[in-house]
Amino acid sequence: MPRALITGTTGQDGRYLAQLLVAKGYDVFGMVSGQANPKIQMVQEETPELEFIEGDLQDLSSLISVVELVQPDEVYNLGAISFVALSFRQPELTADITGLGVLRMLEAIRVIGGAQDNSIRFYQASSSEMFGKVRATPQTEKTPFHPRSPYGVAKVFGHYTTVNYREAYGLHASSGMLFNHESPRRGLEFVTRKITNGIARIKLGLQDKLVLGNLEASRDWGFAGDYVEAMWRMLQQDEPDDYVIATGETHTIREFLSLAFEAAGFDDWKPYVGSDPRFERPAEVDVLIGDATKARERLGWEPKVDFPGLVRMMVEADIVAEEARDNHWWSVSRARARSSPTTSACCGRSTSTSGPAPTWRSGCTRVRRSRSRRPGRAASASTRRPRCVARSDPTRPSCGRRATKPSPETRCRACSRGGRSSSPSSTVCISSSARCGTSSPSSGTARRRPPSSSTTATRATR
Ligand code: G4F
Repeated sequence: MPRALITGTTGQDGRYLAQLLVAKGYDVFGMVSGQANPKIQMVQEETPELEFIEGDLQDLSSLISVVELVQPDEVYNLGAISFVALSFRQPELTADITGLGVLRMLEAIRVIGGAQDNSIRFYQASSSEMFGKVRATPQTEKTPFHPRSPYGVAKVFGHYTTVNYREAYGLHASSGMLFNHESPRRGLEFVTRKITNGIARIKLGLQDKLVLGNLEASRDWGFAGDYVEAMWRMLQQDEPDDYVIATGETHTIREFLSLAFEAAGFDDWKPYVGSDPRFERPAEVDVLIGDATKARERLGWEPKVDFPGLVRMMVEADIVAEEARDNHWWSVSRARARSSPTTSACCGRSTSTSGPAPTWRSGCTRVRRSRSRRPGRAASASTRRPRCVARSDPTRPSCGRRATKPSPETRCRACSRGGRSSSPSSTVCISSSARCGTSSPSSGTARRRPPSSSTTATRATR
């Protein structure tokens, strides 16, 4: 059975690649650094065959131990500080992990596998960010680099180090210059996932707005699941080489927004999108578009998921995930209410957090806890859904009502606020803070919430 070692296993690409290699019959080892990585459990449940091993791209001796222990046939170096915006704030760390980390891993391979006839094959995750301020369009393997961020500079270092170990030591070391590749597993800090997750939350009434930076940037976006297949194919070639992996199409953030909101049932995205210069970068990469002819001809690789398909996939996955999280939140709240003798008083209705008067189920006189949101903090289910606090105040008499989760049918279709069914066929808004007064059929489609500047949610770090 071939053995593969992956760095960056808990990231988007690492997760897809681990599943691909397990399906191909590999023994797969995922290198993880630090203590108690919170994603390990989730990744382990996703791919039970995956074995984790501790090591750190900042620590050469740990890499030597890992390579010695695993004795891999193939090493996929996906570990990096991969968020371009973060690389401007932590340039030295980025250079160390994203750049020098490549050198350390290649050294570990050279030391363990030998400086000659080394049988360990190496894949380096290079990036289209290396092209930066592009010198030619579309970008190919021959396009000169002009990186625009500490991340891009570090990737150029890693790329040329890979080429150097190939030429100097004859290592089977290949480099994939991957253009942006996304999926439902993409981190929330990247623009595509920030958009699709934000849309899901807006649709569910958990967030009012999406705040972004430069909407004019244009990217060649593909599906990460397709791109890990290209990585594997590179290491199956007789000769190592460098390959551009891309779809050959470019789209602006505006186009992504338009398609994504449409996929969620919204007619117009503009009312829901704000801008904040905090999300702009000191130096931007304006337009990227790759030419993957070489990969198509030599690796027989081509992308399977197109741009609209990718956007739809991400939006749909986020809506399902956010709904599940919301339902889970309600189940936990109800379970807690049931298990505590002082908690059965809450009527548990969804209400508005803004406006003077809380909205409770008719007959419930409990006082709600006011949870004002701090500016710049993300809206969360807990801040959006203040609940009766009789549970936390034993001096208040219980109204004896059980907490109930409002089903979508009991929410106002016009404004998304908590509503009360007055008839089986209609839902009437009873939000007293911003009563829309609308009676609407409960069979409608997307719930809409008008944007409110006072409750604009931003995720400051994305
Ligand atoms: O999604 P992004 O953060 O990805 P970026 O910078 O293109 O980098 C990604 O792709 C590279 C491949 O080319 C990888 F090497 C890298 O590791 C990473 O996976 O930003 C895309 C564009 C940028 O132009 C950015 O300025 O979206 C723009 N943008 C506008 N508003 C935003 C936002 N990006 C983020 N993350 N958040 C915003 O609010």
